[in-house]
Amino acid sequence: MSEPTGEDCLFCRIVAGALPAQVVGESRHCLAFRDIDPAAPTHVLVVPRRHVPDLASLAAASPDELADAVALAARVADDAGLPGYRTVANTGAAAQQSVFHAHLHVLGGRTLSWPPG
Ligand code: IU
Repeated sequence: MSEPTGEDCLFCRIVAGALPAQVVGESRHCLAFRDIDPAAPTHVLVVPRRHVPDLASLAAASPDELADAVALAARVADDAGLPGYRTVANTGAAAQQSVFHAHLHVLGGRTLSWPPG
């Protein structure tokens, strides 16, 4: 299966400023913006500027960029005043990944149950 890149990739277009998004934070390697279909009162996506299809690929390509994504997720949660938060990375269609550009979901602002569905 060919993965979208550059102009074909939704998150690349958001990172490039070619598509609008509600940006709530940024870092050297990542952008954080609100999910268009929030699953919690706070639902932000942390997206690396680099196009890679999933989080493991980001770790393989650049551990620094993975660490930068995790740190930005923590900052987003802190800025939102969350007492706790969940980071989720769906990997593969079977796990409900729908956008094949690596991202961390940052979820909070309500009681989060476990295990997730
Ligand atoms: P997933 O883990 O790949 O399923 O997450 C993709 C997310 O991207 C999902 O929560 C969508 O609501 C979100 N999203 C978005 O924020 N803006 C969009 O234009 C589209 C999807 I398409």
